[in-house]
Order: sequence, then structure tokens, then C-alpha cells
Amino acid sequence: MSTDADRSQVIPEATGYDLIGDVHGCAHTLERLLTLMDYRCIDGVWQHLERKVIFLGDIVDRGPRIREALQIVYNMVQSNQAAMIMGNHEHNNLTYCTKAPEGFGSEHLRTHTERHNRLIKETLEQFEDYPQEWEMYLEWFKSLPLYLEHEQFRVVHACWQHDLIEGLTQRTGTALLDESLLIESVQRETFGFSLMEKLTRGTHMNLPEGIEIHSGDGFTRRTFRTHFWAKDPETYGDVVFQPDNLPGSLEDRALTELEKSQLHYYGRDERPLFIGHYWCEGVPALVTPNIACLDYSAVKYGKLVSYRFSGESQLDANNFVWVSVERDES
Ligand SMILES: [Mn+2]
Repeated sequence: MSTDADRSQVIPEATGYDLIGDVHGCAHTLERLLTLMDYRCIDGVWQHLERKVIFLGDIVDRGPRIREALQIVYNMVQSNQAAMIMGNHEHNNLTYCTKAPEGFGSEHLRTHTERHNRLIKETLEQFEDYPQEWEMYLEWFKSLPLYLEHEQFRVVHACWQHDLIEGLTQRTGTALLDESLLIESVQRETFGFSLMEKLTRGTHMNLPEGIEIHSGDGFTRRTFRTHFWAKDPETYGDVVFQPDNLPGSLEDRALTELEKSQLHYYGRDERPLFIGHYWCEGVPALVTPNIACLDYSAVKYGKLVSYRFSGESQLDANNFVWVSVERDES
């Protein structure tokens, strides 16, 4: 039975699901996408007669209308018109704003470094005049599941990893972080850290000594993002999954046995999996017949993308729908 308290962990029943990727404060674009899919806003709640939405996380940060976007999503979830999982940005918001326990070494769970301040800047600015509302959303973020599992499909923000999900179940009996896991999630070399890192940020590989990537968003990286759907990968190029190319001839560089052992694989025979997170570009396409990534960089004037799922075991690229994001996100 679902109550108000646990509604965030429940997938509402429906004949079909529209899975929506990272919104990042593009509320007007979200309304355009919902309208395009025949959803209507009735009494403040976007809804469809037969279908429900599943949001893949990262509603917050970066964009111009974060508060409005949260309001749309929250109202839908509370009214059983949608479900939502936690993205790395909701997790960041939560740890950034949560006071650390006595003797922790910093005032908040997530340290307020320049980089961290910059990532949450727009969100805090837009909630400046609505502190109570922001507190309410932070409480809500705590109740967001890290993944959803339906008999026909699975949903996670960045990477489905069976052993970590199993570990979470053993620890909490739910798909949620509890207080001790939230604290762990910012402490390297703990289960909670790996759990949040892999599920909401995906897998990374270190670049060879002395090599860096200067990416389009102004950050310098010494790692690159890897995917988890190459069966027997041999080179860096077989597993790289990010908008920035690897420098030089690194694409051809052979994976060491150690690197191979650290990679993860989601089999072709497993049920369809939907992910967000990866800043894809171009025309939405399936990454494999059973995995769809729905993050097409909406907040960087890309596309806000949905996959309209109706129970198929093999995904079909014709089921993607999207709207392009305009310059003023109008
Ligand atoms: Mn993300």
C-alpha cells in the first residue's frame, strides 16, 4: 500500500511510461515536451489519461527555471502521475546543504569548495526567497529512490550495477539512502561512496599519467567516463562515453587486464534499462537494443528527450520524442 510518505518509491500503474531525461531547470521546455506527448495541466498537475512519467533525476542545477521544474515534477509525483529517481545533482544538493556531524572535518557533508559552490549556484539563487520551500525539497530528495525496477524495465541515473544494488538492499531493505549511507556517500572508500558514485555518476577510468581533458564546460578532468555495455572491450575507444573526445591516439590504447576487471557489463538479455546523465548530443539513438540514454544536454541548448515505453523487450528508436531547447528556454 502506498502512503504519502512512501509514494516516491512507487511506480504508478499505467499502460505505458514516458521516461524523461535530465531537465536541469528547463521548466518551459519540460512543459513543451509534456504537451507534445498529450499531457495536460489540470489543477496544477500535468497528467495523461493512460500514461505516467518517470523522471531520471537531475531536475536541479544549471538552468534558468529550477524552482518551476521542481514544482512540476514534485506535483506529478505527489499526485501519482510520475515517479522520480535521484540524480547526482539532487545528491549533491542534499549533501551540500546537510550539516556534518560533530568532528567530521567540515561544516557540511559536501565541502563548500569553489567547484561545488559553482555547481549549486543557480539552484540556491533561485530559491533565495523561498527558504522553506527549498527545505521541503531537500527533505523530498532524501525520499527519492536510487533506482526503480519494474517487471518490464529498470531505471537508474547513470549505471546499473547489480552488486551495489544488492548491497543497498541488504543494508536498508529499500532503494533509498538512510542517514548513515548519506554520510558515507561523501567518504571515499566506503560502500556508500561507491554506491552513489557508480549509480548516479557512472564509471570512470583514470587517464594515463600527465594527460588531461579540458572539457567544454570549463572543467579539467584526469578521468574519462566509461560505459557498461561493451561485451569484450579491448581499447579505451570501446568504452569511452562522453561528449569530449579522448586526446591524441588514446582511443586506440589497449585496456590493461586491471582496467578490464574494473569495467562493468549490462547484458543484452537483461530487461530494458533507461539512464540519463551522459550529455549526449545529436539525434537521439539507442546505445544498445536494451539500453536508452535520455540525457541530450537540454540545458546546453540540446534536446529534452523522452522514450515512450509500452512494454517492448527490444527498444525502438522510433519511440524517442524530444523538443529542442531555445536560447531563452521559452
Ligand atoms: Mn547527472
